[in-house]
Parts: sequence; C-alpha cells; structure tokens
Amino acid sequence: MSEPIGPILVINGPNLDMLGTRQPEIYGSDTLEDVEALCRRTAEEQGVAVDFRQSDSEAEIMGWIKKARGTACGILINPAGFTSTSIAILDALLIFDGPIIEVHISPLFRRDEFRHLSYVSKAATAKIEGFGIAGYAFAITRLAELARRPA
Ligand code: DHK
Repeated sequence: MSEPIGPILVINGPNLDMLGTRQPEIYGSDTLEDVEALCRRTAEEQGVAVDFRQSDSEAEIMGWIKKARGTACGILINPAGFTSTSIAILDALLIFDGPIIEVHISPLFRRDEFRHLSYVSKAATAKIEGFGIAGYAFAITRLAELARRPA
C-alpha cells in the first residue's frame, strides 16, 4: 500500500471571488464556486483531495503557503493582482517543498504590459494562462500526476 498523499492547495488571489460578475468579457461567466466544483471534480477523478481558498490579503495567502510545507502535495496558485507585485508571495512559495503551478484565466501575454511580469513564475514548476477556468483542471491533473510520480 502506498502512503496517502496530502491535498492540493488551491489559492485564489484578490478579486477572484467576483468571477462571473467581474469583466466577463475577460474572465468569462463562471463563478468562483464553479471553479471550485471543477477543481473538486478533477481532483476526485485523480484520487487526491483539494483545499480550495480565496483571499484578498497578501499576508493570509503567505500564511497558507507556509503551512502547506510538509502537508500539501502541491500548490495551484492564481495570484491575480499580486502576480506582478508580490516578492513576499514569491519568497513564501520558495519555502514550499513540492510542485507549484501558476494559473491565470486570461491570456496575460496579450494584455497590459504591467501584467506580463510575474514574480510568482520564479517559483513555479509550470504555468498555464489563457485557457479560461479549464486551466485549473489541467493544473490539478498535472499536480496529481507529479504527486504520484515526481518528475
Ligand atoms: C486575474 C487577475 O485578477 C488579474 O489581476 C491578472 C488574472 C489576471 C487571471 O487571468 O486569472 O492580471
């Protein structure tokens, strides 16, 4: 029997609680509840658990990341508005001992120049952007695969 693996920690940054209402032409009409349901469904298919969270607070997000060391099998993070500003979140992610996938719903490469810089990418194993909320499902699948069989 193999050891049970910890959950995938899914972190959603600022304003993602407003998905569905917020600029639907960019972020689509799905809500954060829809994203959570998709993550749970995908994780269940992969035989892993999901710990799904959202916060507008940088400090709260850093606390979650630090607690994930040694407990979560991977982190999926959409840092949202903290992507291009937070060296502190990057530093917390660098403490984590497992795979990290950075997800953005929209295609940042063809949005404002200031969105192109990501500090978080420096700690990421992989990055997915521009696939809408499907990016979360891809990331969960890959994290579960890495948890079972590290690259
Ligand atoms: C979400 C946000 O809130 C923005 O600040 C990012 C990202 C893009 C997304 O596409 O998921 O620039």
